[in-house]
Amino acid sequence: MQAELLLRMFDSMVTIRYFERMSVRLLQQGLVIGSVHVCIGQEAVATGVGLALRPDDYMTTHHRGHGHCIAKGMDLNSMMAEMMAREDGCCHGRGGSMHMADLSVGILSADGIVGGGVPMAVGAALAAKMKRTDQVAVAFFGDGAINSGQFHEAMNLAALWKLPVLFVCDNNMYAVSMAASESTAGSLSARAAGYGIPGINVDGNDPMAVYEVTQQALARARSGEGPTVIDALTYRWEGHSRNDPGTDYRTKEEIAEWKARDPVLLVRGQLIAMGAQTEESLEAVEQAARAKVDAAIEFAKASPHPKAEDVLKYTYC
Ligand SMILES: Cc1ncc(C[n+]2csc(CCOP(=O)(O)OP(=O)(O)O)c2C)c(N)n1
Repeated sequence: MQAELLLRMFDSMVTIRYFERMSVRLLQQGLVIGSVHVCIGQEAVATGVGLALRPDDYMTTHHRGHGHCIAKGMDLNSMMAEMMAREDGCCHGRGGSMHMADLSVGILSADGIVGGGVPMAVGAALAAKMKRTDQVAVAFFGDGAINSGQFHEAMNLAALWKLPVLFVCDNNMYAVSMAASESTAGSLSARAAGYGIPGINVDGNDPMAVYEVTQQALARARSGEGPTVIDALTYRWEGHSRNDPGTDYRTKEEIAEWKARDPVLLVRGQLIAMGAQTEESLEAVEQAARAKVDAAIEFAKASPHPKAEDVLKYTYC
C-alpha cells in the first residue's frame, strides 16, 4: 500500500517536472503564449494534497498552478492546448497558463490575482455545506497571498461557519524577489490560531508528509469541524517567471541546499530502499510520464488557433 502510493507520487512528480520543463522550452520557442510560472522543486505539495483528494473535491489554484492541476487529474492535452492558445484548451485558448479550469475533476479555476482563488474556494465549500454533500474545497496560494485582505476575510468566514475547506500554502519563502522574512509578521500557523483553526507546518518537499496532514485535514472538514491551514515549506528552483533568473535575491548556496532536498530524489530513494522498485523500473515510469507530456504537446500543436471572428466568443458583460 505504502509502496503503491509512493509510486503514484513519484509518477505525479516526474510528470509535473517534465511538463514544467517543456512549458519553459515551448515558451522560449514561441509556442506557449503569455507567461509561465513553473513549480519545479515544489512538486511534493501539489502531489501530497492532490493524491489525497477525491475527484469531486473542489480546488482553486494560483499563477503557479500547473502541478496542482496535474495532481488533481486534469487532462494534459487540454492544459497544453490552453497554454498554446488553441481551441482544444480548457478555456478554448483564451486564458493561457494562469487560467486552468476543469470542472470534471473539481478544478474551479487558477487565478493570476494573488490570493484571488481563496475566497472562491470558501464559496465552493459553503455550497458543499448547504447542499450537504461531503465535498471539500482546497485553496492553494503562495506565501505572498497571506497578507492580502481577501485572504483574511475568507479565513474568518470559513472558520466562523465551519466550512469544509483546506487552505494550503505553497510556501517557497519568496513573492517574486521579496523574501517572506521582509514582508510577513508572525507566521501563517499563528494566524490560523487567531481564527481558532488548526495551522499545520509540514515539510513541503516530502509528499508523504503532505499527504498525511492533508488526510487529517480532510477528515476534519468532512466531519463538519471546519477548515485547516497547511503551511508547506518548499522552494522554487527557477526564477519567478520568464524574465527572472531567480539568482539576484537568493544565494547560490541557498538554491543548492534546496536542490539537494529534491522531492523526486527523496521518493526515488525511498522506493529503492524498500525494495519496491529498481533504478530501471523507475526510469521506465519516468519515460512513460515524458511520453504522456510529449503526446499532449503534439495534440496541442495539431489543435487550431481560435478564429479571429470568434474573438468575442465566451466573453460576458
Ligand atoms: C493582487 C496582486 N498583486 C500583485 C500581483 C503581481 N504578482 C504576481 S505573482 C506575485 C508574487 C506572488 O508570490 P507568492 O504568492 O508567494 O507565489 P509564488 O510566485 O512565490 O509562487 C505578485 C506580487 C498580482 N498578480 N496580484
